[in-house]
Amino acid sequence: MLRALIWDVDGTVAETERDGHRVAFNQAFEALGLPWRWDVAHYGELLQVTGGRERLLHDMAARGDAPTAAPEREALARELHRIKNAAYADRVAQGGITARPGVRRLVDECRAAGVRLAVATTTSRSNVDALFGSFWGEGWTGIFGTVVCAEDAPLKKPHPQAYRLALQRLGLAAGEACALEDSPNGLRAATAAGLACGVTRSAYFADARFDGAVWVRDDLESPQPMTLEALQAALAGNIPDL
Ligand code: XBP
Ligand code: MG
Repeated sequence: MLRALIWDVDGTVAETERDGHRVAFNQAFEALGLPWRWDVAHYGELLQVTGGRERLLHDMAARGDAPTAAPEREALARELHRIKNAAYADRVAQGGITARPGVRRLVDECRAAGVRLAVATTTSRSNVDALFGSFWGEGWTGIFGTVVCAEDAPLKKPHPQAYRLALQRLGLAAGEACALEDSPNGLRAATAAGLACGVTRSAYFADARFDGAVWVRDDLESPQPMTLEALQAALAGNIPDL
């Protein structure tokens, strides 16, 4: 029996990475007078590293023009990340990012059927506030009653901490919930927490392997709508034509 649906955010609820976070990181580099810019292809490689601050530190480690001392590097990453998140929130507020196909419909179906909605993400809380506030309004926390972000679960995906904490806060066993993800790291995190996980591939992970997913598709609408009924059938092992 499905009691809750646990959503990843970046890539799953919306295509936030290429035109959201990436652009905002570049705005942060510019704001601090740094010549660094992350193009679309390089950012795709950097997405192997989850967490924006961790991504910055990883990139700095490969640069000759980054601070050499660790404390300086960490301070710079923290400042860049703060500026990036503010720029991201501005982009979202301007309406620059839309929900992926079927997301709003499936959320509405869950609400109507009494299936609880939760979030398990590696992203900072401010980014979820900005995005979900723009999609569902200021009262979005009344819709997604359980929200686990980077601040709650510092061990980032593929570590299962965010999903384990979401289940704990929901008061549910893994078998009573299902996760929705877009990336191999996210899938690994969900399955390591014992959850069944469906995958809607996002742009950066269109060709990735998703071994262990309950189902894998391009989005929640095609080839036909992933309804709550279809989701439950898939969880029961009945996956006729997804
Ligand atoms: C999301 C991330 C995040 C975002 C940026 O992964 O890895 O780092 O890219 O957000 P997932 P922050 O979708 O698997 O949760 O800069 O706040 O980290
Ligand atoms: Mg994701």
